[in-house]
Amino acid sequence: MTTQTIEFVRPKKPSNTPQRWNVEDIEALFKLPFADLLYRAQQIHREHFDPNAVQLSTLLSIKTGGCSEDCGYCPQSAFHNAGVENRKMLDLAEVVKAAKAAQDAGADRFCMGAAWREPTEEDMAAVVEMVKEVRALGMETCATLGMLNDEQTEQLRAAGLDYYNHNLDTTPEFYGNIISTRDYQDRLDTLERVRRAGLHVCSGGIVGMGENLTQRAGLVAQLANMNPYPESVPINNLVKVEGTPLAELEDLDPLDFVRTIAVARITMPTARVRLSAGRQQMSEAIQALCFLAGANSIFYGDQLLTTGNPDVERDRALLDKLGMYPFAEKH
Ligand code: SAM
Ligand code: DTB
Ligand code: SF4
Repeated sequence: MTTQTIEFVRPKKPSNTPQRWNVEDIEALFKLPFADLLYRAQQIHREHFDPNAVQLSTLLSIKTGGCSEDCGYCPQSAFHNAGVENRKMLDLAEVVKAAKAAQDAGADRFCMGAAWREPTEEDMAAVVEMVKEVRALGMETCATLGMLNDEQTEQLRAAGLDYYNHNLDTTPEFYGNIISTRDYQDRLDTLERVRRAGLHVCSGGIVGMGENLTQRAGLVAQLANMNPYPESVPINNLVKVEGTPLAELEDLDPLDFVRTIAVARITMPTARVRLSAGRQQMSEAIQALCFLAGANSIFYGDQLLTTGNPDVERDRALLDKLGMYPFAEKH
């Protein structure tokens, strides 16, 4: 029975100014027969992107561990004992070296992440230099530093930062189960400041944290209803790290992860939907389904922030096997 699909065919929008989605409509997308959902997502994907091109973004943790927030999933929180060694901020030279290596390996975006609730003035001065130097290499720059005020977003804009990553992580109704040290509204406020400063927004979330389907749909609704919605949408599968409160959760059914990618693609047609954390634990077949569902970006390089990611050779081999190629090499 495939007639359900018809209800969800929506008029093509020229840009990422979205229509409003309600949670029920998004939940209904999640419940479509798998093939109908993927077909719809693939159609939308092909309207807006080369379906075989994938964007490669390399992460670097510029400041690791000892974070004052209590995010239940995160090995870097000082509230948990995940065995992450606290390290002071990397030097400019170390960051530039890592960015050059990432560029040589074929990455086109370099994302600098820090385990901060928010950066201090001193932190900002160092990050601004990093952004300038990485940009000078000809790479797209991204940073994820926690909450920002207006002055800080302006500093990053002036330094030439292209994207700012700040995730909503989950739906407002489930958020309190995961984080207590800052509010959902704090996240929305930071994203609003980032947008107002003229930076591109990278915002997504994590699935597999014990949320139910309505709550998963609620996360997608929050993202898709931003006006405009984020240019980059990382969908992370929870990486369960021993010592964090979420370590013992049951695994999400991998097909439900694929569905989340498809629903993100349908509701945010022009966004780069990133198949993000959790790839190391995922089979190649599931990754291939994620690409079919409309994922067109990955984290590239053998390390995320503190946990592992498939190595470059393995990813290149997978892309070759699928007849896919890095976006930057073809466009
Ligand atoms: N401290 C900053 C913040 O929270 O905004 C920036 C770095 S923080 C590690 C960036 C994002 O990584 C989080 O918002 C979360 O979505 C993701 N993340 C952290 N730990 C994760 C895990 N174990 N599994 C999946 N995603 C995770
Ligand atoms: C995002 O959405 N995922 C990345 C990035 N943005 C900063 C981080 C994933 C972290 C996974 C756990 C770790 O390696 O510490
Ligand atoms: Fe800190 Fe970010 Fe980890 Fe939360 S997700 S504990 S803010 S590093």
